[in-house]
Amino acid sequence: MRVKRFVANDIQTAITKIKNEMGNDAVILHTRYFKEGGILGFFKKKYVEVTAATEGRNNLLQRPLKQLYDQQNIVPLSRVQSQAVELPIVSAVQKTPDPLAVELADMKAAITQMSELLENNSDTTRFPKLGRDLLLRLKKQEVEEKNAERAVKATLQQLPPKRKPQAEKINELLSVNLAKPLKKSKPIIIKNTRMKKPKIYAMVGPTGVGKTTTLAKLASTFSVIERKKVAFITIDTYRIAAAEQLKVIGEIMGTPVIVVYSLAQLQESLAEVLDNDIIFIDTAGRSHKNSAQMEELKNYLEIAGPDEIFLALSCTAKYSDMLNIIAAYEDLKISRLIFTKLDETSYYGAIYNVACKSKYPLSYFTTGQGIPDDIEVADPAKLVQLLMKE
Ligand SMILES: Nc1nc2c(ncn2[C@@H]2O[C@H](COP(=O)(O)OP(=O)(O)O)[C@@H](O)[C@H]2O)c(=O)[nH]1
Ligand SMILES: [Mg+2]
Repeated sequence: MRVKRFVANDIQTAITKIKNEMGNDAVILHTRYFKEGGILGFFKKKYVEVTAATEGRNNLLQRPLKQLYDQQNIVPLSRVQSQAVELPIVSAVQKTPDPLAVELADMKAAITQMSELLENNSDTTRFPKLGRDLLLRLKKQEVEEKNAERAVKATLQQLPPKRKPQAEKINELLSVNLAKPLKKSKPIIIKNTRMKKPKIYAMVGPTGVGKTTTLAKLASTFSVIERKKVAFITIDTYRIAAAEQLKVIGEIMGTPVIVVYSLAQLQESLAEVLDNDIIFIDTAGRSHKNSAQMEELKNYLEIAGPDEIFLALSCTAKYSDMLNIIAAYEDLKISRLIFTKLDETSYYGAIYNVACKSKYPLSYFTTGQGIPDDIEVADPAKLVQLLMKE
């Protein structure tokens, strides 16, 4: 049997040395970490000492060998540093306990230790177990792979090395990293000082997403709670605006909703409501795939000249549909996004993906049919919180 002791900077290097010199059959008998060198006791360097053996496995005796190594360990390490020291061969006949099993267990432990070291390595491109778990969690929320990987990678790099991280710490870091690419929310802000002319906000988007309901929530919030003078105009060239719905909105605001059916009527109506603080303009749903309808809407919006155009997207739509809708409405010079019907989904990845990808800031989330309560400012922290829900 051959026994050798190897000293190296780390366990991987030691094992590579052992493999090169003693072959794949070599077994590890003993490992020990120690510090050496430095000046006046400072700046000591850490080394690992690994004792390995080959051949004669059957009768290998753990105890005498161990004693021998322990004696050897007393030898000043400067003599053995980075050089393998040949130890005398020991032979004996004692049989129990089965040393092979002990060796195998040791080797297994060393391999586990090595793979753990590799997993904790800062090279996270391969995503160790924790990273894979986090990615899976975000994938279940339908977060796009590239967004998820960016957040998870940053999280793994920020986690304290070696120590097993606590779930709380992981969640905290992941939340911060998910929030990073999100733009600040842009809700409507009306100054308290009297403005020369009213602020005009228009709402566009596919049919049934909740445009009218959302505008009703905003109109009633600003008129009833913020005490602003609010006018509500509906552009309804298709005569489909629900009379009952408009009547309710008018009653909440205390002023009737103006319905216009032509460009000229819009111009006239706008001139009549110039003494208000805010003018909300609702549009009837159109198919974004119908270019004639989109062109018509564009003409109306040009006359209205709104300060902001909100595009309403329903959270129940698919991510790829959302992207198509945004692209189709781009030409109308939309400036902000509203996500409706958050209460009807449990998957928030699509909103997150759009928020990351789109150049438009988010303004509001709507969370139910209630007017005016079911609306909130689209806070990025809230979105991250929804994504992190398990
Ligand atoms: N669950 C839920 N329903 C909503 C929400 N917003 C609007 N709705 C409902 O969606 C339906 C269509 O809304 P509406 O405002 O008429 O959509 P529009 O065609 O885009 O104007 C109505 O039944 C609304 O009550 C919301 O945030 N959550
Ligand atoms: Mg409507």
